[in-house]
Amino acid sequence: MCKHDYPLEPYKIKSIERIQKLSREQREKALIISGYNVFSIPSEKVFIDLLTDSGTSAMSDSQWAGIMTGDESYAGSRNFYHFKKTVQDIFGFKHVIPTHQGRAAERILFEVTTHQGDFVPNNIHFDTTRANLEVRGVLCEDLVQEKAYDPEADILFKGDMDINKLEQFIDEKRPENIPFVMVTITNNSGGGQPVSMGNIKDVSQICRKQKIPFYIDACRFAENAYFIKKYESGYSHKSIHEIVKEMFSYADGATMSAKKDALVNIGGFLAVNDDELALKLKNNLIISEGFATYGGLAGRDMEAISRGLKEVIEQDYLEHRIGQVGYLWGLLKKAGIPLYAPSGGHAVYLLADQFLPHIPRNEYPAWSLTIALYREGGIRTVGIGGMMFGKKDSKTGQEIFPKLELVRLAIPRRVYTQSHLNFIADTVIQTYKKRRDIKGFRIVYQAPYLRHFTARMEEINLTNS
Ligand code: P61
Repeated sequence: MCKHDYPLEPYKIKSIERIQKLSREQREKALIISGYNVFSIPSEKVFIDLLTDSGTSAMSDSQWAGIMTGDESYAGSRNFYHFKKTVQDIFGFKHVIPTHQGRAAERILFEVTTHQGDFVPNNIHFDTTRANLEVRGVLCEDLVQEKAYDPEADILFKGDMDINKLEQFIDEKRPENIPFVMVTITNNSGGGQPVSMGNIKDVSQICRKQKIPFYIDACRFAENAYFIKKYESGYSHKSIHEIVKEMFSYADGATMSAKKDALVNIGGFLAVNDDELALKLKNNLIISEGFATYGGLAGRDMEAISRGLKEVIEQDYLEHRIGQVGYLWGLLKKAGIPLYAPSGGHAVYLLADQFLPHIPRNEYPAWSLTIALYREGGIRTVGIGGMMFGKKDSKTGQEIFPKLELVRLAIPRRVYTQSHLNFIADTVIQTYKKRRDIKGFRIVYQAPYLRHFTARMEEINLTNS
């Protein structure tokens, strides 16, 4: 690391995609047309796209070659068998059910295992997990350790669940009303922070004692394993593969969005050990996603996932990947930008409420900051805060906001270079210098679930407030 800012790319670039920065006026026009919602801006009008690390990875030559070996038979595609074997080898689960993406895996699992009035704890439920449970009348509880809500607490494994809180919760709600416990690795809604092996083991022990199934939301499993290898005692000599195997040996199953740590543009899966449950899940899958040997995927997609899963657990890939995120985090920290600490797995998270202390929570500071970053440099990010998780209190009608108001700069895998990262840092720093001119927003339209995707917003000027 002495001569370089972060570990070198263990790959070279064979194919490129043209990007260009629009003029300030063009960006302003795009914002107006979008209803001030970055999800509604065409990607060609975005210069650097940090909206998500989901489905945005650059695939390898081996993955592209795999695409050409796609067996598109309706039943029993050879790519399914490769996919199944790969998932079994890496994660250790018996049954593997392909789905078109992570939320389909969630929906199928939740439809089969939950009932109205059940309770499901997680470290922090990601928004699709929460939405897929709440739509069924399930009550979601976030039981991450309290320190996760202190953005400046620079501690390791901030994604860990609070074990005392979990025990109390099970005691209070009773095990029979808790269809399963879930842990999200890494904790996407809490700074992309990893969960330690010790914590996974503790959660598992409690669940086994209480006979409650334990599932892992595995989207960023390899990044989580890298942190365990680097920072948890007893793991430095183990391979990422061994660590992954151990992590999942404590769970009864996993939901996975392959769009993250399988390095592909589409796909997901559900994996479980229980034979009876697997049968029910497959029956549900067939109603909406497709036959059990393809889910919602083409044979070629399953091939790309199998190859991606093997690439993502390579040590040098992960060193570079986590190093890139840490590099951007370090540039911003040095410039005094308020950041969620420490640097996490897949993204840098800005503390929007500290960045824009003059904007009250009911004017959505994270939203304002996403608009300001697009205005300044054509950079697209996502707010993970009040617009994503805010809720009306059924008694008072007042909006209740989540504890964290973050803007996530998600880094797509194998996509951007060091000069892109430098440009991103410069844009954030410039925006910070102009922060006092940034205004709040009010909602003009919102959908009942996952409202941030389609909301239309209005900027609050003194003249229209
Ligand atoms: C993301 F703005 N994440 O982080 P699917 N669990 C977890 C995820 O991170 C996740 C899913 C399940 C996305 C995409 C995204 O409001 C948003 O394959 C920990 O996307 O269905 C997805 O996996 C679901 C971005 C999702 C959003 C919802 O960017």
